[in-house]
Amino acid sequence: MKLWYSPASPFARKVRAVAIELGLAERIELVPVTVLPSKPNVELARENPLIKVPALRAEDGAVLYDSRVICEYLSALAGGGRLFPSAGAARWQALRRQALGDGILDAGILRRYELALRPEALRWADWLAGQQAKVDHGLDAAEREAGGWGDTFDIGHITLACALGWIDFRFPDSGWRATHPQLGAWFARVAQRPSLAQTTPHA
Ligand SMILES: N[C@@H](CCC(=O)N[C@@H](CS)C(=O)NCC(=O)O)C(=O)O
Repeated sequence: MKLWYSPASPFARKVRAVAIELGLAERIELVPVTVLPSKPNVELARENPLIKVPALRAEDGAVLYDSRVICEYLSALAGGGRLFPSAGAARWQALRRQALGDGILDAGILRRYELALRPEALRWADWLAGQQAKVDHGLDAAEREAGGWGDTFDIGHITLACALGWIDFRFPDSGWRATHPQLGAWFARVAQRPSLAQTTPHA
């Protein structure tokens, strides 16, 4: 299999962490690509029409995107049931947590693009604040439940860990730990797992 990724991408990190957790990492060739919404990558566009990472060439040759689809594919390839609980409340909670982590990232990344790519004179303060509100409310929701997670580690936890790692990487002064102590303690613990330790984001 072949994974188009960027070492800074939290969504690609999700996929890499899932592959490590499931013992599939050795079967995946990593292909680094540069992605910028202001400069579409022509080679990547041939694989993923949305021109985003991650994209995975699966074992049957088909290219899969986005991270949710790829993670579930890898889970099925490994026999299923571990990172994606197969049924019942555990499944819906895991998927909801994945949506929470993805949503924090979607808003955070839109904010990052606005700050890093859009010319300063064209930035829209209310829009930036609106995205930040989604990040903040998302972190507050995770904080309320983090104390009850114990040692469970499913796709939702992986996604939230990737979101927190990305906030640390792109917004190192955000101070989220001070206002979210349970989440901070949980993240300090899970960040030691090889799947997360080996995929720390870098530019
Ligand atoms: N929902 C997608 C989001 C992927 C995504 O936003 N990837 C970013 C990098 S973190 C990207 O490729 N951005 C390039 C662009 O928006 O043009 C997923 O889960 O894979």
